[in-house]
Amino acid sequence: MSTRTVFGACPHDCPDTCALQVTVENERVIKVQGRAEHPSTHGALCTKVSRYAERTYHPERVLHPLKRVSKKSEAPAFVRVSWAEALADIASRLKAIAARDGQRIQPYSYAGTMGLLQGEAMAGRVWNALGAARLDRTICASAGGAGLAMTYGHKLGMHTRHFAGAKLIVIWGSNSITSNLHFWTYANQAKREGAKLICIDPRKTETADKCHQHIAVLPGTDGALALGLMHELIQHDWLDHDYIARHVDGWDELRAKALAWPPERVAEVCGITADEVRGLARDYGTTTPAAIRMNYGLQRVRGGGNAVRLIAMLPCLTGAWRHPSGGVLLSASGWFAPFKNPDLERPDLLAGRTPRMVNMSTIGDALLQADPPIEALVVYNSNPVAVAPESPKVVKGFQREDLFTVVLEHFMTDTADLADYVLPATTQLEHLDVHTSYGHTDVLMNQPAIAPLGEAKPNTQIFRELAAALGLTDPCFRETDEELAAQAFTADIDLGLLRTQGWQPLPIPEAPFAEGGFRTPNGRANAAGADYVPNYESARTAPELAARYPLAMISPPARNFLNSSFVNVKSLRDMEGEPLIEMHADDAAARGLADGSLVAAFNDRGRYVARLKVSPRARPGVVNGLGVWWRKLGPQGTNVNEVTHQRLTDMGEAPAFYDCLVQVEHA
Ligand SMILES: Nc1nc2c(c(=O)[nH]1)N[C@H]1C(S)=C(S)[C@@H](COP(=O)(O)OP(=O)(O)OC[C@H]3O[C@@H](n4cnc5c(=O)[nH]c(N)nc54)[C@H](O)[C@@H]3O)O[C@H]1N2
Ligand SMILES: Nc1nc2c(c(=O)[nH]1)N[C@H]1C(S)=C(S)[C@@H](COP(=O)(O)OP(=O)(O)OC[C@H]3O[C@@H](n4cnc5c(=O)[nH]c(N)nc54)[C@H](O)[C@@H]3O)O[C@H]1N2
Ligand code: SF4
Ligand SMILES: [Mo]
Repeated sequence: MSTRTVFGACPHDCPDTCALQVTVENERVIKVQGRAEHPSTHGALCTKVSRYAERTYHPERVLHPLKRVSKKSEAPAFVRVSWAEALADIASRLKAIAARDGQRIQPYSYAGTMGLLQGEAMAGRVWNALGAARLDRTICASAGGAGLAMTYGHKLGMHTRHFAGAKLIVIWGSNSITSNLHFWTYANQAKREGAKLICIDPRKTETADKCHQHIAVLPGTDGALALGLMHELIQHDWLDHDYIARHVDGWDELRAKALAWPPERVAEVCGITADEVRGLARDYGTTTPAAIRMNYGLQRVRGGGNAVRLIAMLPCLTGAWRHPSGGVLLSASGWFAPFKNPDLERPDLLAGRTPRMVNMSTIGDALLQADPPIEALVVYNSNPVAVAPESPKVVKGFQREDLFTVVLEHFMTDTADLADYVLPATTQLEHLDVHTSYGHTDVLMNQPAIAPLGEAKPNTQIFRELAAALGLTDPCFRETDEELAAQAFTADIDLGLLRTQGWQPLPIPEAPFAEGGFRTPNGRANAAGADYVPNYESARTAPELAARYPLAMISPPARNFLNSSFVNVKSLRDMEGEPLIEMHADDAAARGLADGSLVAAFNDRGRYVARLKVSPRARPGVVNGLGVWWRKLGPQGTNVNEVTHQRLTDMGEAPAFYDCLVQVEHA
């Protein structure tokens, strides 16, 4: 019997980017564990990825190229074809389109794997050579990212590990136990050492349960709450005037705005009490060090970018940044920027062309209305039919008979079901990759543990072979994954160390903004222009709509899924049960709805049927449709995106998934 251990990295779209230790016995993976030596992983993985082998060896893995033989509007039917046949046909279709107008070819990808190689390294080269349309990758974080960049100059924040030393931790728009487990470990350590933990979230999450206090704001009102906190910081003079004078621009303007937000006004807008505002301000203004863990939950509303801007100003006003355990973390991804090779995807292959940019978050409208039309769509590392907003339009777009769709996947997802070709991709256990993170600041390498299953190939290899079939001759299309890895970073990253140790930390100061030094042009944090922007859909901003659809619906992640990944892993799906809509007892009683019954959440866009869970996790006026289920596994073949819309956020052109009014009735 031969046993070996291989070092890897978790590929999923999660801030933790854990270091993996994979045990292989007789060429089969028998265990996936967290590496004990890696500081933030400290030997623990979430339940999902502990079962990664179950995903790789899943009996429903797509292991051969498949070609569609049914109409797009009919039940999906595919036949097995050879790689040669599939690639020749795909190349000839794409070539014919490119000969007329390359930008009618639309790549669509996101963070199914966060690896730099299996992401865009080779794919991006093919798109650049063809002059294909570009994709604005906005679906997750671009509102908050834009807000943070406008305020600090880049997506930068405090070290996750330093939360352990904070005396106050505000967990704002994050269900950390679900979505950021390794941050939670540090927060819990701080809690044991006497820190106070406060959770700000419309939903009473597992994380809220474990905090000292939960403030259940209405969705999309965080900007108003931040202004209210500033009001109190000013009134009580809990301000660090020296820090503000030296490191903040635009404070006079913001100060004037904040003074218009006394606690009573904030309370009314946020659906909380004035005492909650005052108490939070007192805790924040008088505790040192105070740390804020913001997460992306709060920026999936119209005013998401501005909300992030306002919250990011708080540690600048109190001078919390002076301490390593003070400040705020939304994303750490900007720390990696100076270490990445900006030419990995070979932008020179565009040869001066600037193809159109299509926003992934409005793919429904783009497929139905873009002019010139999208003629071909190549999807990898994403499941847009399930995850993009307003699925009735997304589905209609994907069902166009004149659209040629290729999907690189592990499984027959809702998106793969609507493909012309499905190409089998390898999982993280079967390919090489290199990773950055948006939670910590280590670079990681993932070594392949086993050979590809069946006829699966890494995305890089599929795009390499597609390039050859397209007749693309630049030598860059023949570079191996090892060669791509060697080009991914600047010389500061030591590939040898990544191979032997598995990770390399970036040199980031312990208290990065203790002396200012933000990445804005003048080094000062920028408050100018930040303001509260209310939701598109709320009783205040759309009273006529709210009269028909009085409930705000949010659709945060389920603990045992990662976006729509893992929904088909039975042991995990069994833990989640079935698609649920959580509702407060008062709202259920007002509608005569019984716990456990099938209900429909609906609005003018669509109708989503799920099981009702009457639960204290929902606050009055807000229902929680936990996501993101596969449509085809829902009771009526839909998921929560049936009711979300395609209107974009104030900054970053992102979707406003959690800015959504519905009514709920018996199904
Ligand atoms: N298990 C698991 N882990 C995940 C994911 C997953 O699907 N499952 N998703 C991954 C991805 S893609 C990302 S982007 C990250 C971060 O993913 P996020 O989507 O930020 O996930 P959460 O940490 O669950 O934070 C969302 C929280 O914000 C709350 N929320 C909703 N609207 C508002 C609001 O208006 N204001 C406030 N204050 N709170 C609001 C929700 O109730 C929820 O508890 O997590 C990653 N980790
Ligand atoms: N209503 C609602 N909708 C949401 C959200 C929400 O909170 N509410 N969250 C949004 C957020 S934050 C995000 S980030 C998006 C995420 O949306 P997506 O990026 O689409 O994420 P997943 O749904 O996990 O789909 C990733 C797919 O990539 C595939 N994949 C993984 N690794 C590989 C690989 O190596 N090669 C290939 N070819 N495929 C691979 C997986 O099998 C999976 O089907 O969803 C968004 N949608
Ligand atoms: S999904 Fe997140 S917590 Fe789970 S193993 Fe991957 S990086 Fe770690
Ligand atoms: Mo995300």
